[in-house]
Amino acid sequence: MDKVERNKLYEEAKSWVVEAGELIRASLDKKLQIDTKSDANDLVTEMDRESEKFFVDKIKLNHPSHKIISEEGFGDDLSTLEGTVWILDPIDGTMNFVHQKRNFAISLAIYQDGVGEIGLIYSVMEDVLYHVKRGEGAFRNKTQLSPLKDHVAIEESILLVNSSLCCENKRLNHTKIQELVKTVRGTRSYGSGALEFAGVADGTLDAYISMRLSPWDFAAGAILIEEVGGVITQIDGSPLDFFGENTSFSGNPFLKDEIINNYIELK
Ligand code: 2AM
Ligand code: CA
Repeated sequence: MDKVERNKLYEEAKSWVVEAGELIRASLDKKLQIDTKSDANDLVTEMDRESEKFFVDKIKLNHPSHKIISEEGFGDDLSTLEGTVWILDPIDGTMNFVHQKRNFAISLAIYQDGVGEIGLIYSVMEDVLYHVKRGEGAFRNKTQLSPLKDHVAIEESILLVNSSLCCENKRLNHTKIQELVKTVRGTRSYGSGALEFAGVADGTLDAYISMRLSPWDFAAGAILIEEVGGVITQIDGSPLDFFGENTSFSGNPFLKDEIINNYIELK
């Protein structure tokens, strides 16, 4: 993808993200219909669907040849990342959206033949936009993010662990995780994968472990993290799978082997 085309897509994507953010903020005054998906805690509202539809209509109208991977079913059913693929989570952190009315984000990425070119994570209520064009720096609003520190002592690190540390056939060894939690300086859990990845990219989190993420949760975050020299893989170190559910480790590369080798054990 050449730079002129990429800049154009970036400006367009950014304006749609800001517009969708306005629609979502306006919806907070309304009574929303709330449904569940894979389980009782996997929530979806009419606003998740409306926000997704807003993006899908814009993308299809302006770029009929582009493809879309998205959470709520208005995108395409893809089995490859060939061509230009938009990867969208219209509201990441729906439980926060419903219960807290804050701490949720829109996550939008554009991949070209499998390479992440543009990533946008918009923290809707804070009005903070994380954005990246691969190779041109990662930003939090107008401030460029620094490269991640080249050394972090595990005892001085902040670890984010997702509250669901188990999922069906994949369970972490909780004793090992307890040891890890005791070893690090502090733990956090935000409830929005996209904002958690943004936290890794801006250095407020040193490592993040999650057991159940889909491509729309990590597609933009992965570009941000890699831009500042961070790593993002599955928790056994294998590459992320854009066509299934993923475990994930992301963070400072210095901590990756230390955490994966000493504290991650799947039962
Ligand atoms: P979502 O809000 O878009 O569903 C919450 O811990 C984080 O995990 C959110 O980013 C949430 O995304 C994501 N997540 C992925 N799969 C989930 C599931 N089955 N149930 C709840 N949250 C899920
Ligand atoms: Ca979502």
